[in-house]
Amino acid sequence: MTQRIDKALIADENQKEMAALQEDYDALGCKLARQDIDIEKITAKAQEFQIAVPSWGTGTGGTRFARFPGEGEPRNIWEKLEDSAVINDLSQCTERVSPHFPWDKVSDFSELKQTSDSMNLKWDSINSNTFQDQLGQEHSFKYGSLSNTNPAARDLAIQHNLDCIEWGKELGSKTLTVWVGDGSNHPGQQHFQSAFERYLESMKTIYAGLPSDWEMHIEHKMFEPAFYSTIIQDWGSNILAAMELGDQAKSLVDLGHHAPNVNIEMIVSRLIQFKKLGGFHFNDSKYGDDDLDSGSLHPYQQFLIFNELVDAQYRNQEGFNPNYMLDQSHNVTDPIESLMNSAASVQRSYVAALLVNRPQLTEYQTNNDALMCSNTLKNAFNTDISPILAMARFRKGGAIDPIATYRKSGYRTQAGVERPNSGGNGSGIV
Ligand code: RM4
Ligand code: MN
Ligand code: MN
Repeated sequence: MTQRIDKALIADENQKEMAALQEDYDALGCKLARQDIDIEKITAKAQEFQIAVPSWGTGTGGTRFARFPGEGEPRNIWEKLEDSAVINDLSQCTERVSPHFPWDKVSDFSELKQTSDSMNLKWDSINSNTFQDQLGQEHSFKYGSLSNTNPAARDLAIQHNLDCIEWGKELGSKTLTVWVGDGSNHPGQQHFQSAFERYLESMKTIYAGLPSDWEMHIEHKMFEPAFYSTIIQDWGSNILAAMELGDQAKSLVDLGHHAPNVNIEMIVSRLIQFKKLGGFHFNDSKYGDDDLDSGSLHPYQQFLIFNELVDAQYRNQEGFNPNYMLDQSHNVTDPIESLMNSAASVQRSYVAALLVNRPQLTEYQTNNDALMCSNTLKNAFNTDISPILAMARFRKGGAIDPIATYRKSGYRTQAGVERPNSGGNGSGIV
């Protein structure tokens, strides 16, 4: 097993940073006090913030063309857990890991649970995978899974999702996330309505197998692997399916699954309004499902999404309890570094959204003062809340500077020795 980051190293590194952090924190505290904001209340909220890490994000991703394996990348779920533990030890806001089955399937789930417990990690949403065939699979998903024209293929896909629920129960998860690659590549290839009917029928069978305290999250995606139409193409099809299924079915928003320039924050608001916001897959994108690091391109969009989320929290919106998760693919960076950076970036958006003066914004909105509405949001967004994030990590035993501390630890080099390259350099999304 790869050695975790030594607590003494975290303490040593923090020691070097502490004086400067305290100065910056105090200065920010004064600035916020002038706006009647108590920095301690905001830091307490930052400490409560949690975002799950995708198990598949700890490995090096690839594209349709190739994959360049990273040094010491995890070869199985046990090693993915080790990396996730490192991320959480340093970041202190990622105590949950979201598994993907059958990629992460093991023969003994109680052993897996014991291992995660020993690392202070919990399990997030279970992601089912019916977008590829497994070795020796009797009926192919080449032409779809839950919406396949072949009932036997549909049954296989349904059964896999029901299995996912069983495995999830053993891990203590409470959510099943369903994303399917079903769709078509040619106009006319598929009868839109019949295909959606088949999908809904399959989903109803899965929904019937959902424990009463679970949720099912439906994830829409505009294209890929189907390039002409997908069965759950957009949030419209998504919410329709969720409404058709029942209260335990909700919609999941993956930021990269929309056309460029789509107003995602408004989609979020609509889903909140109708109690259908299940959760998020955070990432950033320039062209499509790029799965880039959260906040690396559109930090303002990410902030505007959190503006809606914090607004719902502020108004005690009924049925509001979305799940936050990262869904990224890291091709050219160390995935551990990208995931730590991304978790902090999403946390940053949340904290900045807490600074919005909401009574003031409502007043400006009522008076149609568009410029001051915008400035109210920008004022919060432009406040550098870095000291709050660093202090929140420090107070929870994490690193003031997670990347620097991680690099200092030599964890990746050591992983490289203990996890020789598997030679898997074929193409593939993850
Ligand atoms: C998809 C989608 C799903 C994820 C797979 C790996 O594009 O985002 O959430 O499970 O990729
Ligand atoms: Mn996703
Ligand atoms: Mn995706």
